[in-house]
Amino acid sequence: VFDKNDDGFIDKEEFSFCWNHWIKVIVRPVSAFLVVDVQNDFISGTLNISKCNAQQDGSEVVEPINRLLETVPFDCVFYSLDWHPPDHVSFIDNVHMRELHPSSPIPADKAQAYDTVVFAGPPPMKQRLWPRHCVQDTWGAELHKDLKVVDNAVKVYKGTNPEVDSYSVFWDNKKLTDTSLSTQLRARGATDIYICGLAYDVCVGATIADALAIGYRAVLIDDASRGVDLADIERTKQTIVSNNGVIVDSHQILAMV
Ligand code: VGL
Ligand code: ZN
Repeated sequence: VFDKNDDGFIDKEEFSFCWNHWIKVIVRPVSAFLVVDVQNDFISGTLNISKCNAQQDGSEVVEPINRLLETVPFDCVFYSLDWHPPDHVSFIDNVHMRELHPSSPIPADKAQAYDTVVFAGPPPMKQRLWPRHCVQDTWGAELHKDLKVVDNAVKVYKGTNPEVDSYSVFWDNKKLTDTSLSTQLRARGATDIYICGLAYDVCVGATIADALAIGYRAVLIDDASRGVDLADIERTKQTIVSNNGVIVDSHQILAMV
């Protein structure tokens, strides 16, 4: 019935029809849309990713994200915010506040932003140092002014513990504490998570890795994400695919509606 040309392939409209009229009815996916860290500091503030190796413009995620939010009936929508206290361990200008481990490749007085050091702990903790960014209740931590924030969305704050960084929206980097994300997804019966935002190879990558490890069907929206380092973005994509994640463009999602 659906293979019009009887060539073993069905076309896009046929697939959309199959999906909307019976696959979805049987499978009953519950979708969650997670917009990661679309905050001023990553776009035009202190951790402006356009000044990093990949030279990508973070503001370009706003349009595809808004279009998805206006078009796709996601069952729930989450916005994460990097939300650091002023004494956060990841800030380069705080590096002298804590002792480094003797194994640190760079001593405190030589360390610069984007270097990786090892804090003494115990246990010793590797940490990439960043410019001071997304400090709680500052302009840099606000969501981009043009980003659509839908009613009933849930905001998830991460990186609030001064002693540990948090790239994933699920857990901090030491898995000491989780944010409310897992609980909120479970409460809504979510099965599929659509993830995008900033930065592709840092917080977006860590979040989708955790989503896949938990067992969600996780979909990364490539054109609605921008990153720091081209080689790291490539590695992030490979890791997603080898863990059975899916990478799509936003127009592929829009075409399904
Ligand atoms: C992020 C660096 C430091 C991110 C957060 O949101 O990707 N990157 N903190
Ligand atoms: Zn941060």
